[in-house]
Amino acid sequence: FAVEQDLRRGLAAQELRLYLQPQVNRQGHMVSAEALVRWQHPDKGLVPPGTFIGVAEESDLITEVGDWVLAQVCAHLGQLHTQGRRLPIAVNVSPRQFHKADFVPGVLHALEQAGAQPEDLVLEITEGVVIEQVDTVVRKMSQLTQRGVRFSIDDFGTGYSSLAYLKRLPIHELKIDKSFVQDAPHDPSDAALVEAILSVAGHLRLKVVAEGVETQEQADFLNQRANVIHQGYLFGRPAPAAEVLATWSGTR
Ligand code: G
Ligand code: G
Ligand code: MN
Ligand code: NA
Repeated sequence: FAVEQDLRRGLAAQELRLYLQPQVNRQGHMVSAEALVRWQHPDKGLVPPGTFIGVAEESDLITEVGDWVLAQVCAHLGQLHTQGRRLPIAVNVSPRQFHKADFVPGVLHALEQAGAQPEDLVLEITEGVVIEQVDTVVRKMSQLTQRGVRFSIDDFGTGYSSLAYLKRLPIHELKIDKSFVQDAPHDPSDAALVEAILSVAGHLRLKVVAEGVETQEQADFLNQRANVIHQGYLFGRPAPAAEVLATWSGTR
């Protein structure tokens, strides 16, 4: 319970920080970004989410973290919109957060409150969200996509779900997990998996974001096979949101 209590305190003390990681097109221009939360801890320094998102997910704290991230992202989207600039931002949604009864109205409220365009918000869900209650999941997703919000499947290929669910869900994007991306140029199995994902995405007309692109060789491997958006250290590490947005020219 120590981390949980400390996180509760940290939330109240406004210690969470919004980081963004660029998502770039073939030409290397940032066309969107992923929001990644960090915790600026008074003793431990900058804490990555891997160590506290899991803890938050086990309690209701994930709702508070999720609401905070969503509000921050919507505030940036609203501000960009008033400046006539547009940069879609992807937000990670945990299973517990998605399955809350008021998830849909909560997202719509956050957008309205900030004057953000629903088309600029991408919600990343994992296959874990979809395993249970598929009808409910489809209904909730549709309520948001009807308003313009878009959905992406994160860590695609690492979960347990079947390909059949892809046809039922109103999604617009797949994110290839970094474990496949990183080994694809040298490991024939990973290369085959990446190619299979690109093929499925092509046939279903889904956008593809490749995660964890660290080398030019990995980027080339992908570019030779499809029109893929890249996210990885080769193009930009996660950095404070204000910094990423300030250095972005906004033209593409
Ligand atoms: O940024 P980093 O590489 O350390 O992220 C580690 C994990 O934390 C990733 O799986 C990412 O999806 C998750 N994560 C980062 N930010 C958020 C967030 O705002 N909400 C949720 N639910 N998960 C997040
Ligand atoms: O939400 P998701 O699990 O997709 O989070 C993406 C994670 O991948 C974050 O923890 C982010 O910091 C990390 N990441 C982003 N780019 C790279 C990369 O090029 N290499 C590695 N190893 N990790 C990355
Ligand atoms: Mn993600
Ligand atoms: Na991922």
